[in-house]
Amino acid sequence: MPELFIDGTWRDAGDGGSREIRCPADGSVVAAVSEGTAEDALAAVRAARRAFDHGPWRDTSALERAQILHRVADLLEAEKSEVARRESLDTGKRLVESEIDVDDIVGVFRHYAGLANADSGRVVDPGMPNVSSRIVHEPVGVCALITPWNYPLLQTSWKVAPALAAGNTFVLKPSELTPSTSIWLMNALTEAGVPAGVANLVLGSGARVGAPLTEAPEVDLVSFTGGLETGRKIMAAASATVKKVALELGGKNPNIVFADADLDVALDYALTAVFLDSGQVCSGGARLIVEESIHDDFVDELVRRAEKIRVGGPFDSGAETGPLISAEHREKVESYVAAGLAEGATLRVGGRRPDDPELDKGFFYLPTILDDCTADMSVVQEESFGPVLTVETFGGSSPDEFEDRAVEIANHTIYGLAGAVWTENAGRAERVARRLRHGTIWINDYHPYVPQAEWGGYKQSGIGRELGLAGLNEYRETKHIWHNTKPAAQYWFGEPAGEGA
Ligand code: TXE
Repeated sequence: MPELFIDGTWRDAGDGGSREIRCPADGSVVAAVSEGTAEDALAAVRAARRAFDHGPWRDTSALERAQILHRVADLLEAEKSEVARRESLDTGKRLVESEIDVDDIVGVFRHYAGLANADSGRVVDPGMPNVSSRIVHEPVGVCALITPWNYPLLQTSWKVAPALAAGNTFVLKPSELTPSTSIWLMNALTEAGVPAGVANLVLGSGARVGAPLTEAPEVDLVSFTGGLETGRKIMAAASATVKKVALELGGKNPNIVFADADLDVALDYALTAVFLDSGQVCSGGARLIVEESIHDDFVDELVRRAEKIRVGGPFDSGAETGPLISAEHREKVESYVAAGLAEGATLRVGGRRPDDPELDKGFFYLPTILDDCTADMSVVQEESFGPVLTVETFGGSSPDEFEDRAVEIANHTIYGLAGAVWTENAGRAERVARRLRHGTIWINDYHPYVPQAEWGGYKQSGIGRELGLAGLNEYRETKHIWHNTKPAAQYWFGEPAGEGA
């Protein structure tokens, strides 16, 4: 099956090799794809460049682009079960979660359909007669969109929908582990009316086809979601031609619980915060920071409940969470747990693979809680991206000191993507939320997001914003047009030559 979508047609890839896509829940082969070469990636860039420079797309009306995005949403609704099934086979995540993801993706396309014409510019007072002055938005140009494996089509929609809404063309490179829904998307975009060359797809590894996209001079913008190390490389590569760069690089997100919180609810959400999708969520609440006076009871109950969480494959209706994405990723998670134990953490539950022989072929890892952690441990500071909760405590001799200490611990990280605070004291909730150096803060909640609100990280969690109007603005240049409607010579530099001179 051809896997390069360039200039509106499916083509066979060059000799980039082939890859079997395996379901992480049982190792079964769910697809086989041939991958592209650097030359394929550059051919896709050239197609996107031509479509941007010479095609009609950038000049289509906002209304037309909005209609197309709505049609993509319609197709997603019509084919929801097939899209969710593909996503679950590639990622191993529970089907019900993939279905929720598809609903979210529909919402993202509709959101950007609504925003296609938002803030379409403004008139500025030039401060003089006979001049008009205005601000207009224009598409950035050719975008390289590089996406990860944890929410393959959702992360893709956060980039593709605003890129199209703003009138850009793009080359999409999904994670090599989860390409299936990107293939679906290219057909859906074509069916919805996206012209040839506007949307292009290359499959393959980051080094082989991702890196050339970030270096190509014809690319104007790179939007990437993935790991911190890769983000650093992409930023460096993009600097040679000063591309616009948008990065979402994950987090190490604090979940702070004060003793005055509704503890039953806080406890329930503390589990969801970290164990949803086996912890493979950029905003997952992997750091529990709990007030010392409630620590013992709170953690005992967490452990009791975590021990009962059922892991299983995507179509096992009794499963509460799924496998990790790959054998390598599970080894990485295991090495973080080992490092935590070596640094003095106490293993309270999990810390191993499940015994069930039925799960042997999958990359499962049991929900794990490490107690007695301190902010400097590598398992606390670095993103294990697995079902691993670390527990830290805070205390103090006055209410102010409690807050100071909780905030200090929660901000002790190079990341700054998200976090939560649990307390029934409204003033404290507001104070702490404002002091946390993270891009999204939930008060007495964890995980929800809406496409209308911005998403993005402080510090090394990234650059730029996704979703909301700011997400659209990442994909637009802003131009000032000054129109002198009655120019007159000023003769600053000498008089004009007189007649006959
Ligand atoms: O991500 P990579 P990996 C974090 C998480 C995880 C770690 C590594 O901690 O354990 O990252 O995961 C492409 N030029 N997140 O190795 O490598 C790659 O092909 C251009 C957080 O899977 O960052 C894929 O398409 N592209 C996260 C994408 O980058 C390159 C989600 C992501 O892969 C490239 C996933 C290069 N040089 C992992 N190298 C989040 N923020 O949600 C790789 N790629």
